[in-house]
Amino acid sequence: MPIKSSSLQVLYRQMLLIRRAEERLQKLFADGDVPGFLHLSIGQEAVAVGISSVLGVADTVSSNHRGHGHALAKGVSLSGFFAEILGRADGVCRGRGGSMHVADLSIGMLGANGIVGAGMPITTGSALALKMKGAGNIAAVYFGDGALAEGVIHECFNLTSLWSLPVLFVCENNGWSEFSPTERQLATSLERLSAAFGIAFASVDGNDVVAVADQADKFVNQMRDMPSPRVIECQTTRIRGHFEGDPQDYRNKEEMSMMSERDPIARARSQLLAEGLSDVWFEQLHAEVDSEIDVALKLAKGSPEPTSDSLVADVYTPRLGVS
Ligand SMILES: Cc1ncc(C[n+]2csc(CCOP(=O)(O)OP(=O)(O)O)c2C)c(N)n1
Ligand SMILES: [Mg+2]
Repeated sequence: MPIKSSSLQVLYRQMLLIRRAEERLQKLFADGDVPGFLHLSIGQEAVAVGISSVLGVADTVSSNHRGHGHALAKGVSLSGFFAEILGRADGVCRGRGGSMHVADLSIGMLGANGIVGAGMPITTGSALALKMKGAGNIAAVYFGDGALAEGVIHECFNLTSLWSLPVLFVCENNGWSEFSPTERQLATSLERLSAAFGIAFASVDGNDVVAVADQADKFVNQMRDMPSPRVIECQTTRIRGHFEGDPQDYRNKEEMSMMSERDPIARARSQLLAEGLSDVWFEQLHAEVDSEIDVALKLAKGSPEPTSDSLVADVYTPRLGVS
């Protein structure tokens, strides 16, 4: 069913929240307040928001190193998210994971992941569990074009197809794997790779949140009725560098200017303006989102650093019967 204007307002708000949250992180990182690396998903928000718009709490997602948007769109608490990235005790992983390991199993966010392609086998296992439970839930995995050159995609395509597992493979093709263009790494296309394993495939404009949500809705409904894998390739844009601090010498000016034209948030805004929303509506929404972020960041910054006596807590699962 096509997305209605009221739904687009909700999708716009979620994209804006992710954008503004990452812009705050960008500044915190520049000020030296974020331990570790930071890979921002600015420019790619429509993928996370469009996909999550058709998922419920009992559906699972796995993510990659550029996973902030995936986590927030799935419903990770904003203060727990910030606290995690700042390495604080109230983070969703008690500050032990940081940006590349944000996870919250209680809402089906199985985790960001620093190892390229590693979300795919996690999702394959999750989909097997969900299929055995038989409640019609599905598992989605986000990965970049860089993962297309990894062996693990062949294994996961094979097993999910062979066992008819409900995995939604979501490729965020932003044209870059670190500093290398996609065409220098992949001898085929994701469409042909999917076809080789008998998996249904669709390509969408990943910067059009409505197009992503519509395609996800179509595939996920099919998968709930009859478990089997699907692939969505979302053509999108990495507006920032590979990581914060990347000088991006390898990109040219034309590409950079084309990216701002394709900005998913600006596009959704134009659609909403054309449908009659006023500038005042946007101003109010922006203020509301910013104050939500202020509150969450204040909580996160007020959270203590984990203490040294908790250093090995959560490293091993306690053995039954052993105290
Ligand atoms: C198995 C593995 N190989 C290499 C790396 C180093 N690495 C980190 S991110 C990255 C590029 C990933 O590109 P892509 O999957 O397209 O995601 P994007 O950064 O474009 O969002 C690479 C090669 C890694 N983390 N894991
Ligand atoms: Mg990429």
